[in-house]
Amino acid sequence: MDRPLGITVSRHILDSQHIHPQATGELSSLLIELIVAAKTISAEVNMAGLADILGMSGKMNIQGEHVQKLDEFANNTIKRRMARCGYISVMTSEEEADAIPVAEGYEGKYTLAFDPLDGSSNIDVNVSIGTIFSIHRALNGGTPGSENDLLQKGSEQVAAGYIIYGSSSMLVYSTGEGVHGFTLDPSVGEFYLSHPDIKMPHKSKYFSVNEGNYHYWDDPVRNYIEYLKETDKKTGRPYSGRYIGSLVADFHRNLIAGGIFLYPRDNKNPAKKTGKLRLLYEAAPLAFIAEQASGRAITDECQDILDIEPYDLHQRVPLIIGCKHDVDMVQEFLAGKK
Ligand code: AHM
Ligand code: MG
Repeated sequence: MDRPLGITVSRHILDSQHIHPQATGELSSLLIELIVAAKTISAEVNMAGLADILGMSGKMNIQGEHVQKLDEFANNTIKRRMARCGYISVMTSEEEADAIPVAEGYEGKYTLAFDPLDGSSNIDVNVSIGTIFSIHRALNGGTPGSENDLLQKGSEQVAAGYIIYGSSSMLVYSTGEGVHGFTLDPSVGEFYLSHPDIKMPHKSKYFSVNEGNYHYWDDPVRNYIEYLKETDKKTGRPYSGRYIGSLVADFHRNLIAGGIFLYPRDNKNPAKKTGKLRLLYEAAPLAFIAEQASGRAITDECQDILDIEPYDLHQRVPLIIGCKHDVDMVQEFLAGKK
């Protein structure tokens, strides 16, 4: 029997490009290159459980190379591919302290911020992990970019998304015209459109937070979480807690099923006083996706994540992200109105 003819992600990207007659195709090509890197990482992640077995004799794989840590592999895969794609002028990665230059002569008009393998501490326990990316226009496209090109607000993103490596691998991206999800068919190595024009439910039933930090939060955050545990008059039930501890996986569930995720500042841990999650390659791209899907993302001081002016490549930010109704409600608590 013939297989159904799915819409591949490349087809979808190229079709979306045709909506903009002035488009040069560079953003489309950049995304398609990035997706090749994601497929490479997906294949490697699927082998993770076997890596130790294959690499038992002194951590060598079957090609006789040293087995790399997966997050290092993911970082190198994206970095090497994107440095020579011709569409990027500079990059930043969670794995590297400094801005990453591209190969000489390959400077393009965009910048790329990425978390190569978010939630990588979960690899050993087979929990979903993911790659998050954020793309801006470079300040002086076609020339070598610098940190300044990367320190742009989330609202200036031209595209953002993530790839989740889970029970199946999925790509979710937006170029500012809605959010679209694609599922990888590993038998042909193609991402096919599976979730067109994703919208978050207006109100959710789930909350995701590391409640172990309860005593470290400010009162408004604690009060909000207590409120969620009360019986809702309409549903007759409290909110249900769902926390994986892998941001992409927690966000993805909330995007599809509805939910609110919180990682507030931690007032007893100086290292987490500004939150744990990173602005440029965790909070801002997911905020872009959330807003495109009718959700919202704010800090615990009620600032819109997309409006934050970055000052450091790796700055952290308290993150509250999810369905609009729920984020609006947290805001009431934070503003002392509840
Ligand atoms: P990582 O980028 O080092 O993987 O850390 C980020 C991860 C997120 O995926 C997740 O939301 C968060 O850390 C979980 O933190 P905690 O274990 O403190 O709940
Ligand atoms: Mg991360």
